[in-house]
Amino acid sequence: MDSELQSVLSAFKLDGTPLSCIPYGAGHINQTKLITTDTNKQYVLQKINENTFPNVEGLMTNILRVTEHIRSKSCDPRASMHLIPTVDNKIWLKSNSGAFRIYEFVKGTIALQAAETADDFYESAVGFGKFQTMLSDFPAESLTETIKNFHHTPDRYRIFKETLKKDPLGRAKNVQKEIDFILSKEEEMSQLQKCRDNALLPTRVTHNDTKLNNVLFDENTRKAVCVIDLDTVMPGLAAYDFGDSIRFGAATAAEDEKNLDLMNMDLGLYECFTKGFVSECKALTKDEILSFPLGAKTMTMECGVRFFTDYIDGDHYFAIHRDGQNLDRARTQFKLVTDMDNKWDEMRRIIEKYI
Ligand code: ADP
Ligand code: GN1
Ligand code: MG
Repeated sequence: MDSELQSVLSAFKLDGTPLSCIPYGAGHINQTKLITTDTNKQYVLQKINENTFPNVEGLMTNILRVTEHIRSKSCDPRASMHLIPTVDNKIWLKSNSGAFRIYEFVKGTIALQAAETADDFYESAVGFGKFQTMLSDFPAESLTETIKNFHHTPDRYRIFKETLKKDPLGRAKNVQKEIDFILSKEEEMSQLQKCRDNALLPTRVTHNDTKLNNVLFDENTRKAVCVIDLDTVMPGLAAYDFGDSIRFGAATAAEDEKNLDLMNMDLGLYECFTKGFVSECKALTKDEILSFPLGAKTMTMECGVRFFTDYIDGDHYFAIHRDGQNLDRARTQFKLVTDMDNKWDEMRRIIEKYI
């Protein structure tokens, strides 16, 4: 362990002396490490990406308030993450090497990069559904907007067009097919935001990054235990959380798969998620449930546009581990959107069963 890391860890009130610190998880934004101490306690250390999240104080205050609220609603101590305070009783540390926070490792849990069974995906829906229900009486508008216009799809299109105009690395000339696809979907992809602007759908506290690996499962029972990665908890639409879960969890291949023939949306998994999510979110209105297919398509397209924009821009936002990874990620999302177009009637028919 280097001395810089040791000094970061010594600033927090840990139980025992850290023995090991290993890179952990598969996130694209923050840097996560698993810490084990000589008293056999485990912690999760995260370096917060300050380019993505410039207002760390606002973000951490959101997380503290949301985790405390969930704690007040659930009798299961593992249902909510626990922040470890610093020796100065702060909830995060600003050091020379960056902004850091530490959570207790939620004992006896695992995160999945893909659902191994339909039951896993159903359980993730229960987890995210319960999360939204437990926060249904939380004053959404009092949360700091940690990333402005995070799911404002037309704004994502605006940034895409601006970046394309600059084309700093001259990458656009080789990806015209993708550019045409993005532009052909612009009008359709602005519909959800229009509903939000016109208050046709209710504003809720939403997670906004409902990837399957952002819910922890009990390692024995495989039940959802705790929703994590709370950096983007903000006011939003239920369709965002439904949609982003489908984008990632109902996909038949990894987000960066190169063989697009392998990438489709599994209707069985889509129905599984719908069942779990709707059964836990009792307050959903009929219009909200009906907005879910569009939520799935819009969140998938938006994420594809974001990956693609970052590829054109030179890969500054989403961490890459090989050249072209953001382009591959964008292509899988566009393939998923095409598959959703093909399965659109069926997607709507399934949703209607759960109203
Ligand atoms: P990112 O924003 O980079 O996705 P996450 O907060 O999702 O970061 O953390 C990355 C991974 O670390 C998760 O997918 C999960 O495996 C693990 N993890 C994070 N927090 C905890 C925790 N409190 N207990 C157990 N595992 C955790
Ligand atoms: C990022 O942090 P992580 O890896 O859970 C991103 C999401 C994207 C996702 C795509 C703050 O999530 O919006 O949907 O990658 N998070 C942020 O995998 O931009
Ligand atoms: Mg994550």
